[in-house]
Amino acid sequence: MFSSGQVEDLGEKSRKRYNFKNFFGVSRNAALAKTDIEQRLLNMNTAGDTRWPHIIAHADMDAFYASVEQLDNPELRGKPVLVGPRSQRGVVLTASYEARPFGCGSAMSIAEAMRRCPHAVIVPPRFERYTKVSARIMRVFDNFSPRVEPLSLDEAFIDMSGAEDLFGPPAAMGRRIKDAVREATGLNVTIGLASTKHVAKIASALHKPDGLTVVEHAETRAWLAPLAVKRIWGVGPKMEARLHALGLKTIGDLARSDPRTLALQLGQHGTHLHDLANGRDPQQVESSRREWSIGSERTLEQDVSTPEQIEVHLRRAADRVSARLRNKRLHARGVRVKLKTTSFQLHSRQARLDPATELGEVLFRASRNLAAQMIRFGPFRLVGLAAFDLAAVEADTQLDLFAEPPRQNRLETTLDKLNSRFGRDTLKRARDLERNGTVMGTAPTLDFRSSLPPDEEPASDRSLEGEDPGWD
Ligand code: DCP
Ligand code: MG
Repeated sequence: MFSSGQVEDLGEKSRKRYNFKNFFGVSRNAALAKTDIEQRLLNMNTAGDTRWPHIIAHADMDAFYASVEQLDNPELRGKPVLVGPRSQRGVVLTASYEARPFGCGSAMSIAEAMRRCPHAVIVPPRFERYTKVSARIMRVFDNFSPRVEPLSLDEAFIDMSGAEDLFGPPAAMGRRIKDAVREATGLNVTIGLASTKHVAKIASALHKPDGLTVVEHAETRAWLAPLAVKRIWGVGPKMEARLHALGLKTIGDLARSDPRTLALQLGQHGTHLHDLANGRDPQQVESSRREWSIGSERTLEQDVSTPEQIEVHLRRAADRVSARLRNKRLHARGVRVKLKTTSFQLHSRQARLDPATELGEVLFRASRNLAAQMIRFGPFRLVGLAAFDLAAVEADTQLDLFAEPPRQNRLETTLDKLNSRFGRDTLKRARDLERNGTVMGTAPTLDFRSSLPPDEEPASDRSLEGEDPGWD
């Protein structure tokens, strides 16, 4: 079994590349929890020479909406299921694999799908359920790599470069990810692994459902060559027709064609297609959109010690953080409060937020409870609040967002607009003003964002002062 000791023993190279040691220290990952002897044997075969320049996994859930419906309702298992409205004019969002041999698929009218498969069961979509399952899947992927790029609810790139020492060669990584997704959700995911994003994406599409396709780095061009040009990401029916007109039917035809002629015929797109056909794709897995935390903290001119005094600053910080979350279309699953005493002791507490939120009011209420747990350590000279475990609103529980009081949502969005139009902090809550009508005197606010996991946050105070033993 992988113990934490073995995790510590990661090769220096891997540690440097993605700091997997710290990364896994944070996530207490399910990914490492699994035992299998096969895995150890595979690990022994990771000779340095065979390593790829990058290892990219593309994961795509099988018949996602339909599989969730079959999971939740055992009566649907093994049956052809069409997810869509119960209306002849409606459109099929997806068809279960039992319905696909009949020619049913996404974007087809319900009428046509029922004509092809009259015994299919139509199930209306439950988007809030799919977004919840999606969030769980993305968290599984997060356990495998700090670099995950979600493409849609059921699809993501996972950059596994540098993780060979942890998970073994690419095939073993793929199996691990599949097992972990099944364990966490009961659903099947298909995985493609290659040394570029583009090839990983093609690979996952080739063998569905429940597939695992590995394209060896050295064999990339040969593997691509016999495939139809429409397999290339971005080649739709129109481009396919243009390529066919040039006599280019397979990716190999495209790879061998003269790039100058292609550029003349198709412009820049031609050069790009030629690169892709030859296995060249410089695109990196873009996880930068996923920040770990957004926070705001302030060193105060006057120390604070009562809950009311602290809450003024928490309220302000919550509003600022909330506006920035909204601006980035992110929401948070955690909130953390940091208080520094006059003797420079740092205390912090954190709490989970369920559902995830970007609302200042919710952040504030949670932070107030956290601060109450530390009030006995006061007086304090610094108050900080951070939202962490961030996710794109689209990729997460969108309906949870609407479950929040809509009035609160509207109010906060209006505040954002006014503040961005007329300058930050144009509008203040009445309770943030002191009796003389001015905002409590403070040193400048330090707003921060961090793309590092919580353990690695560059909290300048930490190196100088003791940590609250209750932290993390
Ligand atoms: N979807 C949709 N409308 C479409 C295509 C898809 O609403 N035109 C939804 C339903 C799918 C989900 O998005 O379940 C994921 O899309 P995929 O293209 O990945 O399709 P599936 O996961 O359903 O099937 P596959 O096994 O081919 O990936
Ligand atoms: Mg899918």
